[in-house]
Amino acid sequence: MIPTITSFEKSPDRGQGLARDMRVRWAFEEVGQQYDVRLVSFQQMKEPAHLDLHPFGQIPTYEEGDLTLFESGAIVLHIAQRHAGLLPKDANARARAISWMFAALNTVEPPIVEREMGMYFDRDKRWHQERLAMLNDRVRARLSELSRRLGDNDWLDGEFSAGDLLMVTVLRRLDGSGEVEKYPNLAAYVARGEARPAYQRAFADQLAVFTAATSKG
Ligand code: GTB
Repeated sequence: MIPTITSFEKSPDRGQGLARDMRVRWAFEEVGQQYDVRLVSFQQMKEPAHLDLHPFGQIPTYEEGDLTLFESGAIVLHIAQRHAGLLPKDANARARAISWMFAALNTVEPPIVEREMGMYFDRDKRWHQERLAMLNDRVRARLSELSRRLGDNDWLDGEFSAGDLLMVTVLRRLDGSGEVEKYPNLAAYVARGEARPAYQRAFADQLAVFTAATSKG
């Protein structure tokens, strides 16, 4: 049975692969699993049919037979556990790769998202600049720590894993900020992820959705 995921009908990032369906698409491509995509509008995400799948009315979701999942990290973990290619076979290495998945989502992504939200929603507040400085410091602290740990390695712990897949998508949310580029090894790490054929296919597929939606008007 081919799984179905949900994705934005018209992504606010204009198809730059920053929405969280990108990480799920990339995981499917890495393991060679076909999938279908159901596009949803912002309105549909808040309607009962979608809320049955996702309690918070968001994308992505995953449906396969009688299994429904939400949370991009849980979906990527499910794919990685069901197919070879995203988690090492050795039990300890597998556990470490899963630690990196959590690190990407629980330790590195939150300050990045907080900074992004601050920039979008608090621009007109009198305390914006002061808070932004604090949010930038938090992001920079995580990048510096991650850069130190990555060092000269290609990936975070041995072979490419679901931990790298999530970390690269998280770091991509800083695209355009110039922050990742301050750490040449992190910039090269993101570029290595983006150069993977599976990433390229996933990116092209989600961009095609945006291009089609834009040409319809
Ligand atoms: N923790 C959840 C997960 O990992 O799956 C978070 C899911 C989530 O934030 N989904 C967002 C969503 O559905 C899309 S990805 N938002 C609609 C809503 O909450 O009503 C976040 C996102 C959106 C847009 C951009 N962008 O345009 O750059 C980047 C990231």
